[in-house]
Amino acid sequence: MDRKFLVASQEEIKRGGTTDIYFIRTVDILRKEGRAEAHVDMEITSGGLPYGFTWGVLAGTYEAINLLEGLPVTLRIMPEGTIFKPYDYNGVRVPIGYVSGRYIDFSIYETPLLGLLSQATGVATYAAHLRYHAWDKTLLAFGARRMHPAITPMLDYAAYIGGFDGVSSILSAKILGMRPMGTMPHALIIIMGSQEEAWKAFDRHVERGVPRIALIDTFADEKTEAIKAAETLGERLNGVRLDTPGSRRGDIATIIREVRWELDLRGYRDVKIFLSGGVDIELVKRLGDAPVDGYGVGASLSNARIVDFALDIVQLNNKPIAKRGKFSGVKEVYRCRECYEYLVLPRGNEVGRCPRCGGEMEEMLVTAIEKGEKRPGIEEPKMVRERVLRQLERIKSLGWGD
Ligand code: PCP
Repeated sequence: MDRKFLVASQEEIKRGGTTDIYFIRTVDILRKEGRAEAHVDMEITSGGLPYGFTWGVLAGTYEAINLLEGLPVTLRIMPEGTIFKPYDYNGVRVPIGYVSGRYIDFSIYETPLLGLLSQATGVATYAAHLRYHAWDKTLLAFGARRMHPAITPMLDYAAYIGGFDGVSSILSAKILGMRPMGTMPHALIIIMGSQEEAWKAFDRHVERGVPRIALIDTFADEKTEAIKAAETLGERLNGVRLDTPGSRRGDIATIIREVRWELDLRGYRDVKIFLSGGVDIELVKRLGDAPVDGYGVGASLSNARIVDFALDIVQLNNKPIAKRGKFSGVKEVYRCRECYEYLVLPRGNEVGRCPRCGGEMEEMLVTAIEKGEKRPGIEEPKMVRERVLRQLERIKSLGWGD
């Protein structure tokens, strides 16, 4: 094979190199059949959300814009980090975006476009649902080890804008402009010969600004190791991490309460408790009132199920047309500023007040590319994350749940 790692280069992605063969054949046929000028409006919608979720967080538009930039197309799309629903108040699919132009100019990009949106939106959505249930906790993305390293930056970016506080991968942290966040592996403790020697060595050699979080499940019971860590590092101990193996996990909520009790009893009230290993939304919900201060989440986040977006023609040469199962015609997409209900209307229809609460409706699609030119307005990840958190605050106040 012509490459060490089985990944597409940025150049190969940019030129549509990963596309499905039938798009190449279709463009060739249309050209030879004199249909090269066919102008289409294509609509991006999702058929639903995984895990029974009722709302999602759109992600991947940053890369989608970079993919299509320079092509003679117009892209109207919801901003990165928008909380969306797959269906509106009337049960109409909610378009998250439109690509318009000559079909042959962009058809081969359907494959990478949907791939960029589907996976990132799946991860950002899962991250946001974790944040929804772990509102005041620290959430760290530990999932770099669970997926192909080529997409580590995308996974961690999606987790971060979905509401996570930090990421453990050094490259992802560099791209996000932040310090990587992590603790210590069991290997350090095993090779140093004891927990205490490992914790002291960590404290001796790791730069000052890095929190001293002792891993406390290597050889002995978490309660025993937590007390030992506190007595070993004293005031310099910031936290303890339980990464309890499944064979010992039992009632992890009670184990966490025991650790909290024993630390507090000995005056270590400021030592935080973190949990990692098999953390997912169900566990976070179950631990709702347990005294856990933060989670390190790996597999459930990196492996979050995709949101399966589709791209469908809804207008051909400005005439409405669509395949069965899709509604023809370009539409306007509105969201209520108060209750976040969606309303989808044929373009040109007047929008009134929110059909659910009477609030003011806000237009959700913005022009990101106009005839190939990228429009200004791409936000930094930090800004996107803050906007996601503001929207999450709103839907929490509305009691949306998952
Ligand atoms: C894992 C490692 C990851 C955690 C668990 C994510 O522990 O600490 O950060 O787990 P998850 O994918 O199930 O959410 P180990 O595999 O024991 O690795 P290490 O000893 O290096 O911490």
